[in-house]
Amino acid sequence: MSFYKFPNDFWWGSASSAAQSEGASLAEGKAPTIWDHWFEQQPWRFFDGVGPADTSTFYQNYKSDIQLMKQLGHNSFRTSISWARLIPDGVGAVNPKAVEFYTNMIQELKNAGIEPFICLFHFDMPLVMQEKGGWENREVVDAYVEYTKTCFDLFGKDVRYWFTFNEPIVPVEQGYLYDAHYPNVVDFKRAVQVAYHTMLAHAKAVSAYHHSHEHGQIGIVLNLTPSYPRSSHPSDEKAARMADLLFNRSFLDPAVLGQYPQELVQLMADYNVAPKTEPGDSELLRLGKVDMLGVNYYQPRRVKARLNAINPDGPMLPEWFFEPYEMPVRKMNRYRGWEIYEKGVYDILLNLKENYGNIPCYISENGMGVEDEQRFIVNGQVQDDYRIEFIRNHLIWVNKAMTEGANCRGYHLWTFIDCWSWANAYKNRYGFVALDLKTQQRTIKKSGNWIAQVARDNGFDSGDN
Ligand code: BGP
Repeated sequence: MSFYKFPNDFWWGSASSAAQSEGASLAEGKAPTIWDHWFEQQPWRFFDGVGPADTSTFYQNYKSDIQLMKQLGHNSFRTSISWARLIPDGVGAVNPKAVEFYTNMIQELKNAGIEPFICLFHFDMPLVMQEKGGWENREVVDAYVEYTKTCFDLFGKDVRYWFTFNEPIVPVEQGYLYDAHYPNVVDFKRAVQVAYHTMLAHAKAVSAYHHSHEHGQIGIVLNLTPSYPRSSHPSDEKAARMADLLFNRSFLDPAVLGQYPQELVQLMADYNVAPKTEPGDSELLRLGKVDMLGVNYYQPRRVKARLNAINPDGPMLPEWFFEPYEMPVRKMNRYRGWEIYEKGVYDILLNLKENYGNIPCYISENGMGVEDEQRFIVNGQVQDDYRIEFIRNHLIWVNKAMTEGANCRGYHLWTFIDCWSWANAYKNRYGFVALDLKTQQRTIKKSGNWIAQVARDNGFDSGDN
């Protein structure tokens, strides 16, 4: 039996976000985000009509939740700060209650020996900022940078790992291309502008941090989705390259290399969707290179060359350049509709090693959302052997990449406790800890006991389950 050994200082933990876990959504001085607003407008868009006010009460229960994290063997935990809670008007005065909450929460983590990883924006645009045009408006970029500076000033002495954004492509694709998040726009050119301004905001925040708090590190969390062609036919391979360019390199290159891929710049120009820029932007991007990278990995993207002509009168979409491909006999998480392909995490890590200077990185999210987990309860505990298998199989590939030189420093599961998942609300459960929605009672699942052991041993053996 072999033992999959991880370094002694490997980061074991989980990730969450303010909007998905804090609760107290419109209380304690917090202003509405686009999620509060969208829920008010279109509650039917949310699974079972559960909105952002009903998330898992971390705001009230953070102390006992952090004790639970300790029981899970966490030495690190990522969550985010809510801009709308900290600075309710978007710019200007801070909310003292928010300062108190985040200060205490961060301190509580540190007291428990858990390194806080703090993300500054996780899909939760303050409504006042969206009313100004959101990321389409450069004023919002500057407001965001001021907000991040406030965070560095307030919490910088206790936080060593910062992240400017979580999955910045998600608000672009879901909000401006596929009508799945507010503001439900379908417009490629506007999507490009949003993407570009997000990366400018990122770069400016990185520079601001480097100027003020040299002792820590700042990065970004990207959902990297490796693109696999249906076949090695050149047209399928081209389709995969285009998907990679649009969905991965559009954020990965500026974040790590400080510039956009020339091929992407050309493509945007050819289709007349290039963003509005200002002199000096390239230099800003160059200065915005990250110290480290968080990698969220859930599923691969399989594509093939387009078989059907595009409708030139329809809206431009990324799918103009490829078609999704359903590989026969793929392994699926059917609750979420996502393919499970563990080797993808290895391919990402080796790509970072070979093409991105082997930047320090960690798996900042990976996980498996499962519906109706109550059916797996035996003696009061969810027996989520499928989740253990999912994590193990991914960790085996992470381990292999590391033995081949990949610079991976940790693994965080999405998520600590079952949480509110945007429009899917509580449909799929992801946590190491089960949440009873009615009583708010927390119970560690079997996977929680398992990860605690793995974290203690810094690994597991091949027969372990
Ligand atoms: C990631 C997000 C998380 C989380 C997770 C699970 O994209 O960073 O916020 O929600 O996905 O996905 P979902 O909630 O869509 O099931």
